Amino acid sequence: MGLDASRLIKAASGFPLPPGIHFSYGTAGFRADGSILDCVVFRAGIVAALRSLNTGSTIGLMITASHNPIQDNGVKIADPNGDMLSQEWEPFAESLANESNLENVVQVVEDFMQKNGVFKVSASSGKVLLARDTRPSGGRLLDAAKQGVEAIAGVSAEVIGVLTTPQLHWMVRATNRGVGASEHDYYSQISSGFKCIVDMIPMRKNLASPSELVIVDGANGVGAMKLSGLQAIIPNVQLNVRNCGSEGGILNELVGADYVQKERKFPQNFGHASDLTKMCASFDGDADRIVFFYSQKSEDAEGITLRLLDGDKILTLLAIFIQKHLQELRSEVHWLSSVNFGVVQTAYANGASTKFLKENLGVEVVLTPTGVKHLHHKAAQYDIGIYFEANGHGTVLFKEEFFAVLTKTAPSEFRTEAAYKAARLLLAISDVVNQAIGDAFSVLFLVESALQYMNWTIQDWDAIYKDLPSRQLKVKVQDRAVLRTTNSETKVTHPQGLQSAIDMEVAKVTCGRAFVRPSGTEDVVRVYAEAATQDEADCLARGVAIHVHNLAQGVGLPP
Ligand code: G16
Repeated sequence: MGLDASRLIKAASGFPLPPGIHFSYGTAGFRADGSILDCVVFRAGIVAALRSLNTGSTIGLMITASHNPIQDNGVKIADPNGDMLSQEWEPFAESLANESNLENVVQVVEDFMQKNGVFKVSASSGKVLLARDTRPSGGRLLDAAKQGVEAIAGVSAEVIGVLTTPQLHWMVRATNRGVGASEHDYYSQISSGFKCIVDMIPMRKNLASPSELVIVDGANGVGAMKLSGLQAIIPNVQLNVRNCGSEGGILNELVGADYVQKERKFPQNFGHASDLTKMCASFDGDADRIVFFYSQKSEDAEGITLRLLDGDKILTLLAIFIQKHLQELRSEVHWLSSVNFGVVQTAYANGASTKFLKENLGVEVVLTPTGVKHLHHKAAQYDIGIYFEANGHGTVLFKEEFFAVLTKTAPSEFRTEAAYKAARLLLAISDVVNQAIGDAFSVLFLVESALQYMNWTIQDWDAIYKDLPSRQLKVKVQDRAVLRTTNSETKVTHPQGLQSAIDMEVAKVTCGRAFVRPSGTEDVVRVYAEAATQDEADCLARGVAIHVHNLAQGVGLPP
């Protein structure tokens, strides 16, 4: 089977490339102002269609710019397992997105097809599931993506409509596994796993007690809208959702997980005295990230301060919860004694979390560059792997073989009741988590079930370890591509002299650590610093930001 070049050219001619712009395949696909993305999204549709033919599986395409402002948009592609598009395909996606000559578009596609044997290993027909979040440019761009998919003969486009990003990734995975893949199936799976965990709570005292309350910041996005699907069927948790987008709030503006985590500020409509100590959670714009927080009286007792529980705290809680049950299994069932368990973080992980995981839990910790595409693959190498970025993006993965053993072992084969229960609990956890990608809904209910199970409050959870003070800043530079890094982004190799300048700043503070990297979703360089005190962390971040500004052609004033 070959490429229908005239069909492709005809369709592509409706989506001209805007002149003078280079589109980069970033941390999670393409992102830019929504008004200039039609061509890129159309061509991403072509990539998704070819990937479907190449793998003989259903592929997903999501229109979203996640945590970015409302006027931005973007595209993420989900592979057959629901994880991000194979990194081997990124250079092809990028060169296709930037080809200005229509005849050459066909050439780029044909060259890639030949090189990768797209049609050798494929089925003769393919399918792409398409969805979008609530951004105003979403409908138009979804249509462009659909036309891109349909420009490739034999591939059909199924438009699902408005979803969270993790819902689409979950549906792609479920479709390819041949199990129920509807939105209702998604809600049912999370809710049945959650109920199962809660039912196993040891010596549950307050069966008739009012349900737990979680106040959710929906970031004025799709997460707030879709959460009602779960709210209706989950017992024991009462959700109060704010920033739903219906009261005039703007997507990601002064709300959402990225704002709360980076700015350490309450989202709009939070921080009231009546919320004091209550458990709160914040989603990002497409609900693939979540962070938790609560408010407490400031030390001077005059105001209210925010206590943030970020992705590192989530990871640590889940590691404690899972390890407890895994140890039960390992010690009681000899053929499970070698089951391995590890966690994956990035350089943004607070040093206190990594220390706790290694020294207190004895867990293997691996670092990767930023981007779930990197963390996911590392975590998948363990029988149970947990990965989280500090920004709240992460999940738990169960290796297929280990999962099969847990499912198939008869109750009588477990030597003790405790071991059998541990196996059931791990299976229930595997139902609540979204094994395709980080998912704010799954993590919300997994965290809630872990807290209920261990009879912990959010304050107990917060007290596991004390974060080292840290600060993140953004620096605008003329071209962020001039920054190059190595060692999982902990060292910068270009521009010359920047790393030694950072080392000099780090040496000025106690317990200092700092690194810089170009963002793959925004036009900025990110600066991270931590130190023994908040003043020192702030000072270190500022010092490093000034060096970035000086050596990497900063734009405007340094932060
Ligand atoms: C995406 C990626 C995350 C990454 C984040 C920020 O998240 O999926 O893995 O941490 O971008 O990336 P950067 O620092 O390169 O801008 P999201 O939620 O925006 O899709």
